[in-house]
This record gives sequence, structure tokens and C-alpha cells, in this order.
Amino acid sequence: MQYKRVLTIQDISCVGQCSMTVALPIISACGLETAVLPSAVLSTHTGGFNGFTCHDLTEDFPAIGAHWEKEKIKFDAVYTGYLGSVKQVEYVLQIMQSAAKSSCKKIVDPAMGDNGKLYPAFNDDYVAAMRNLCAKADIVIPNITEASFLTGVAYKTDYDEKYVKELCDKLQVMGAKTVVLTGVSYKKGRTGVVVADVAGLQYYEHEQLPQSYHGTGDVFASAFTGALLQGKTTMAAAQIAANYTVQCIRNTVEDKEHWYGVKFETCLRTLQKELE
Ligand code: PXL
Repeated sequence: MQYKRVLTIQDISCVGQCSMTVALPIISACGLETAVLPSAVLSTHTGGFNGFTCHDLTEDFPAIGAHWEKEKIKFDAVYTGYLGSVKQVEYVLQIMQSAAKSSCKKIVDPAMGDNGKLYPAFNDDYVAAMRNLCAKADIVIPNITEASFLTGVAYKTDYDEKYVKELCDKLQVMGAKTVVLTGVSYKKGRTGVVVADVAGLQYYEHEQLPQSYHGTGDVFASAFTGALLQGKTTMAAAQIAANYTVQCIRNTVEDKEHWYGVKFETCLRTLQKELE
């Protein structure tokens, strides 16, 4: 397998095991060169800590993009997660064009909400900007909340295959070529991931552990990106990423003090074995 270079654009939450502090080690462990563009620096993530600081890096993006253009730096994949502002999403679109190799995979995790609500930093303008970014993506990785905000379809916790197909269809009509929809649960105790592409919809179902943790969407998206760039099909990459995420949760549940993220580091070797 050829040595590939991935760019990931998301925030650095200094403490909290999400976004960049998850993406960089996981994608690197998958054997890929991982370049980073931090969208913002926060003292912690915003899901449960009080009084976190946030330094937005939007205004640094044009000069960084221009420098990379001058140096002819190009990427095999660009994977975006939690971003800092509406303006930044526009700059990300420009960098995705200028820094992409012709075969570049554009992977967008809209990372803007969960459990039917947007994260505190985001509003309707941000959703509209994210819709534009998703329209340009090869692969989008929303959860049900994000898919519902992006498509304008009402959020539901109790749904059937028809509802899931409607979300995926609308995301594809918007322009996303492939949809990897996470947290799709049709039965109690089970959850899974739907992959929707030109071939239709496929579903991978697995155990749903009772505990949920912050940052597991980032663990999934990072492992998915790593597996995909290592030559796995979209469906195989989704299965590998889902199994790894479940293992990270299982690895964390016994430690009651560890509420803010999952202990993904001590499971990295299993992920690597899956990719061999
Ligand atoms: O895991 C998504 C995420 C990333 N970054 C920050 C967050 C969140 C979710 O709340 O707050 C800063």
C-alpha cells in the first residue's frame, strides 16, 4: 500500500479525548501521514466541563492555505470535524479545492450536534454553511441529529428504515456522494451504521452499550478515515470503525471517574490488526 497523506481539520480540545487529540493518533496508527489544521483551541471540549476557554483560528486559515499552495502541498484525503465558525467553513471549502490531489477523498463529519440538539457554539447559520460543505463531500458522516438538521427532516428517536432512507436520500440529493449514517438503532440494545451510496443502503448492526461517551463520533470517523485510506471498502471501513468504537467504550465503562471520553489508546493495537 502506497504511503498516503491525510489532512484533518478540527479543533484541539486540550483535554477531553475528542476531535484532534483523537484523530491524529488514530489516523497515524493506521499508517498514514497525518497533517493537521486546528480550527480552534479549547481548554476542554464543551460537553460537560464548565467555563472552558476557546480561541478561534479562522483568521489564520487563508495564510495557511496560501502557504500550502505556494509549496504545492497536496493531500490524498481531507477529513473535517468540529469547525470554528461560518467563515471558517468557507475557508475550508477553498482549502479542500486547492490542497486536494485529483484522487483526494473529501470526508466531512458535520460534528455539530447530538441527541436532537446543536452543540452550544452553533446556530442555523452554521447549519447552512455545513450544508454547503457536505454538498462538496465524497463521504459525509453525520449522526441522526446532524442528518436531521442538514436535511430539515424532523428529529426522531423512534424511527424505521423508511425514515433513515429519507435522511440518506436527502443528503445525497444535496450533493454528498456517500452517506455513512451513525447511531442507527432499530431495536433496544442494538445500534449500527448505514452506508448509502450508488448501490443503495447497507446496514451494519452491533451491540449498543448502555453508556454513551463524548468523542465517540470522532473515534468512529477517524478510524473510518484510516481504514478507507488503507484500501478498505466504505462498508468494510464502517464495520472496522464501529467495532473499534464499541471496543473503546467497553474499555472505559469500568472506570467510573472517566466520564469525559473513551480510552481509545489502549485499543489501537486491535485496530491495527484489523487493517493488516
Ligand atoms: O466530539 C465533538 C466535539 C468536538 N470538539 C468540541 C466539542 C465537541 C462536542 O461537544 O465540544 C470542542
